[in-house]
Amino acid sequence: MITFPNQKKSKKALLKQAIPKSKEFFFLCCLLLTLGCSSNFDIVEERLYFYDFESDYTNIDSVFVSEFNNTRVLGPFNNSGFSSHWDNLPEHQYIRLTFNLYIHDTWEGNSNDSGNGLLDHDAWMIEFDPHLKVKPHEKVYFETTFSNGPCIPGWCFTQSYPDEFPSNNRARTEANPKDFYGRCLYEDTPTGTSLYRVDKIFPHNKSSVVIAFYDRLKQDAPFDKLCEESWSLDNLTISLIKR
Ligand SMILES: [Ca+2]
Ligand SMILES: [Ca+2]
Repeated sequence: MITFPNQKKSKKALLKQAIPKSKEFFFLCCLLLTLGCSSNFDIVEERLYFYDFESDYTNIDSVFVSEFNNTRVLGPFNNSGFSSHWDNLPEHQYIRLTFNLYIHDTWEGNSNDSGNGLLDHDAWMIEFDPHLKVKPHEKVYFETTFSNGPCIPGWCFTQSYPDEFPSNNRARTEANPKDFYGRCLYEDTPTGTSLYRVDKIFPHNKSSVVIAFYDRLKQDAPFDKLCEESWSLDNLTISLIKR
């Protein structure tokens, strides 16, 4: 059991990490209100599982493993992904996810500029319990976009991350300062892969959960899809938060 060592810092972190979606925002407001009114309030964070994806793929569906940055990662994925499923969870009100997300090659972020007038962003999603039939406003998910594209004044392939789609942020906003070579199409480009340390908290209180990570990448160029753009994921920690 882990208790946040710094209550003040934890509140700030919660505010920054939480998902500004209306349905989640309600839960977040309740949490922050309670935090602000209680001087002896304990938030307990318990690690459910940590994956480094070197050899242990417990409760992972669709295991697809490769090597990148001298470590094993899940992926690469293009118009696919994976999920982690858990039953018999102890009491909790939130689930926290932290992981390294590698964005490989030509991601265009909010728009692929295909000129067809259609929504054609490079979407990346986390979705909770996608198998459950619930009303749209009850669905817990986070949809965003990433961009490895150029970003100069007047010509920028913007991305939504760290916010939800649609939001306008510069390409590579909040990416790790150190870039990596691309995985395939940009394998000779030292900035061809960007790395994000994602840290998000979602409202969840059921005793079982399926957490899905997937994309809906859009492409016009006549390259192999997995070579043109893809993503992979490593060092995933799933934690339960109880208040
Ligand atoms: Ca690894
Ligand atoms: Ca694209």
